[in-house]
Amino acid sequence: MATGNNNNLIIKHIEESVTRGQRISQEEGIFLFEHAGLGYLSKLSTLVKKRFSADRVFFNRNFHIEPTNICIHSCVFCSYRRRINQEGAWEMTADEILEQIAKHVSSGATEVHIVGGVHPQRDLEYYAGLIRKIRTSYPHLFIKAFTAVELDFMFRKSRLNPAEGLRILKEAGLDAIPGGGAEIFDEKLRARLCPDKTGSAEWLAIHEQAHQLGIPTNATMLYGHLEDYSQRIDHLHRLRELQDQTSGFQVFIPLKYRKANNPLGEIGEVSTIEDLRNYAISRIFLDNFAHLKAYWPMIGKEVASLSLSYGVDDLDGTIEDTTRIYSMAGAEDQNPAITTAGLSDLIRQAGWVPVERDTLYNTLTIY
Ligand code: V47
Ligand code: SF4
Repeated sequence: MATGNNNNLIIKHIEESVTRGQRISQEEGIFLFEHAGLGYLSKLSTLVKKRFSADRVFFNRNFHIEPTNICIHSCVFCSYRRRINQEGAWEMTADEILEQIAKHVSSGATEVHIVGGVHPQRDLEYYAGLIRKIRTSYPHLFIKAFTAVELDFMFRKSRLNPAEGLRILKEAGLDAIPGGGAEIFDEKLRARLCPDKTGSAEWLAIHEQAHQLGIPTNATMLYGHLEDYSQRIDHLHRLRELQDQTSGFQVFIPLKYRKANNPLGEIGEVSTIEDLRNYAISRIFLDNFAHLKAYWPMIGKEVASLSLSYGVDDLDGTIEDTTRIYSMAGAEDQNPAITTAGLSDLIRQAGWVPVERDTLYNTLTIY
């Protein structure tokens, strides 16, 4: 009884802090995961969402290119990576990539998102050359490319430090860096999930360096596997601290672990309710991130629509989305695609105003 009363007091105190625009502590974040009800989380996360984006929900016309699924790493949650010459491995040439880009640009895309495996033979020179070719052919296309994990490998292979490597890529035409490869920062858990890849400190250092060079970046968190709530909050806290210093993150994207075709699969997946709670608590905790994105090819259109009542103000994945990371890991939609009209209907039906944005969240069209 005493505990119940005490919990009610804490819940009330958190609500008052968030309503006044005050930051919640790590302990309070963990408390929300353990005790807060869905209705309460919806209300508080919507309050925070509205501070940043009022009644708007954004989307942009982007497409994904995955140059290769050949990867030196062995993350236990990955359904996608192959070794060289293994069945199912692919490598696109620069010409094939340019051909794909031409197709999407002619249907109105404004941003290309390029992410793939860590290919042992591809270095910075190769990727800077690719970016230069894209930039020359498409001066106005926004190029968001390479996770910190891919960057870490290409810089090491070319014996450059992150500042030197990022400067070369920026000069070649790179505009922004996506948020992948963050997984979960807790070092012990990371050692079980992805033992041989870029560590948390290096991931954060590459993003910090990018921010210092004026390159905006995104941040992700892979959740719903072996992590506990304190490890989720630790992850969010490390992002919040870096954002306090640099303001260089544009958006946070929680990524739900999907179980098909990977060594971790027997642990199963978390529920939709857990997804919604995670969106809401991320929105409440990350008081210095302007945007929270749901990547609908991973969670499906229905959950994406629900997520808009839990702090999400940005939906990713328009037009023929070509990503295979999630279709290979068991996402419902094996050929994820939605038209601009379909996406704006989904947003309007959930009670929000659909806004097409560019990569920097400038408004292009209000629907
Ligand atoms: O880092 C891999 C994740 C990420 C699985 O920045 C898995 O705008 C779930 O980062 N189940 C890459 N997730 C994708 C990514 C991303 C996606 C959309 C937008 C943006 C952005 C970034 O995919 C990896 C890893 O965390 N992943 N395997 C899996 N089985
Ligand atoms: Fe490689 Fe990325 Fe898969 Fe890890 S998640 S094995 S780094 S492709």
